[in-house]
Amino acid sequence: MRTALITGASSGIGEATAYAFAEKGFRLILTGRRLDRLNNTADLLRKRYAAEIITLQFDVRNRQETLDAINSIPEDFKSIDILVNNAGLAAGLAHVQDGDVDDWDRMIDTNIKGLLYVTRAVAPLMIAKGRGHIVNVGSVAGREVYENGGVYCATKYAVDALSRSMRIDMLESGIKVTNVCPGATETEFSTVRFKGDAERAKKVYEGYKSLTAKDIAEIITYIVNLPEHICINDILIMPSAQANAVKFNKS
Ligand code: NDP
Ligand code: 8X3
Repeated sequence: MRTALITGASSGIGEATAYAFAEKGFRLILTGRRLDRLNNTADLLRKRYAAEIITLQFDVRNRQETLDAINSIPEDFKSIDILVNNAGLAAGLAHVQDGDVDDWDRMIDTNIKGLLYVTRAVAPLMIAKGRGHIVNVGSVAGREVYENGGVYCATKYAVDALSRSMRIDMLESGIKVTNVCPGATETEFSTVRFKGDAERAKKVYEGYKSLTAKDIAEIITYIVNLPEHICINDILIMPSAQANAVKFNKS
């Protein structure tokens, strides 16, 4: 039985990936800050799939908390085969010259430093057994920049750079690295970006069929179930009605 650790499993793509992995019989470590939500998902998946699951509450921005949480994983869950570095967010939309510096810190600390802290703690566990798969959730925003999205885009370009460099660094340790880059996916993402303004968030997904978290989860599940000698390094997934970061075919 393979073990997967998913960050940001309390909603959206991470939560949907937990469902998809549990259905495939993976042992799961679900992480995030909202422990009640993680525990609800864990209870449901235990009932539905008899899944073996633990939950860990930590903020990926906090280096010590992250390290302590990973160190606290019981021995029978510590043989991690798959790490899904999914926790992340956008905060605000603004020109760089007007940007909210607290928003920048949140995005950089979560999307870049948080991903690194988790990877630094988990990758040695994979390397010790000579195999593993790290799936980083990047974005179309890591492929092209758009107005008002500069810092978020920079964090996702960083995820792209880190995915490429991890692939080199861990090649001889038998670790596969995939950068999964979704386009518009309806989750809590835009509500978080707009600081809880659900009405404004809803408008982002109006007039076309956006991706769902389940769509991305199914693609991640496909990627981690490929034979050992195949690695999808990089994948960009868009709704059919989206051509690039800003061009949509809306009715
Ligand atoms: P959601 O807001 O639904 O989920 C984000 C998850 O990240 C939550 O589970 C949240 O958990 C977790 N998270 C956020 N900050 C922290 C933190 N500091 N410490 C620990 N966990 C944290 O959004 P998505 O599912 O859409 O986002 C998942 C990933 O997908 C992100 O990296 C995002 O950038 C990326 N993405 C999203 C796209 C979209 O259109 N939705 C498109 C391209 C990429 P909690 O709050 O409980 O800590
Ligand atoms: C999320 C997609 O286009 O809002 O990464 O940046 S976008």
